Amino acid sequence: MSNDIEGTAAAIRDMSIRGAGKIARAGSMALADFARRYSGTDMERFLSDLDSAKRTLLESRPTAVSLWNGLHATVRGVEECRDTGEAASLVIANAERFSAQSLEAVETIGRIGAKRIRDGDTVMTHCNSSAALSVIKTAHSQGKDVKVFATESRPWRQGLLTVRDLHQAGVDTTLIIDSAVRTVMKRVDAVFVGADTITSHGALINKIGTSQLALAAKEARVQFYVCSETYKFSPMTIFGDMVTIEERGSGEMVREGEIPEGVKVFNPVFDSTPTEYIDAIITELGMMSPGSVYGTMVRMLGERALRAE
Ligand code: RI2
Repeated sequence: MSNDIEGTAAAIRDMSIRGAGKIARAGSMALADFARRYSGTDMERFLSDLDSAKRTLLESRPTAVSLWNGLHATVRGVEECRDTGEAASLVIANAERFSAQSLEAVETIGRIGAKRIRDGDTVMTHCNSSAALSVIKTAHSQGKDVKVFATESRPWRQGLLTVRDLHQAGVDTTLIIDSAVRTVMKRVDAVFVGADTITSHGALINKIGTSQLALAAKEARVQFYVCSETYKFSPMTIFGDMVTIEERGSGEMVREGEIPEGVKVFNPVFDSTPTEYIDAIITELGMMSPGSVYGTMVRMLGERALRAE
């Protein structure tokens, strides 16, 4: 296995590369690098090496379907190629297209979502989502006065990345601890969060705590928007598969010796927000209700592909 595949998988696993969109683009580019360096001419061998590279990357983190979708988009059509040269070129072209479209989608989501922010609004965001931040920064760049409450997002504290980014863009930003969400929600006009996975029935899988924001928003009658590229829609959930919620090590929550031996630590890093708490999903194809996710996926995949499953 090439060092780049192992290296990228390790960087995704230890979260030096993180964020659902970013891990998908990094995985896709790692496959492109693998193809670029491939010197063999045996097609069967190429396909099996490519498949194990894909599996190594997929095993790095289990929850965000963006990684699965990105890797599958990268290897699409490769089995029909006549030789390894043609196959490698296809993988590289697929990866470049996926990456470009992924970045473009984040920008489009920013433009669409910004229309939901009025001049003078206060919004809340959770964790560190490039799609959600694209919405907020676009509204700000259009000259709207927007204030942001950003959650710390324990235990990894991705909220610190968010406040740095927003501050640098000139946005009025306030950091809050996760348990302040319900108190602060009274001052908020809309919530914008990202997505790791959206199921076929429209439920959102995102950073742990997202469902608490949704619950508090519903109670306070605050709009709750999910900012999600469509490659975060999970085809597997159409066939009944459950989304695996990643659990990470106790070391992210407590340092050695901080709690008595024998006390267990539970560190799930994502949660599920039911559809009834979501006002709209903002995608690069436009705003949609959670109930439209299945139809959108069927159109994107094609009915034939679904029947073949
Ligand atoms: P973008 C992150 O996961 C957060 O859950 C965030 O909401 C989501 O990815 C989407 O991020 P983690 O990698 O793709 O920090 O919008 O666990 O950047």
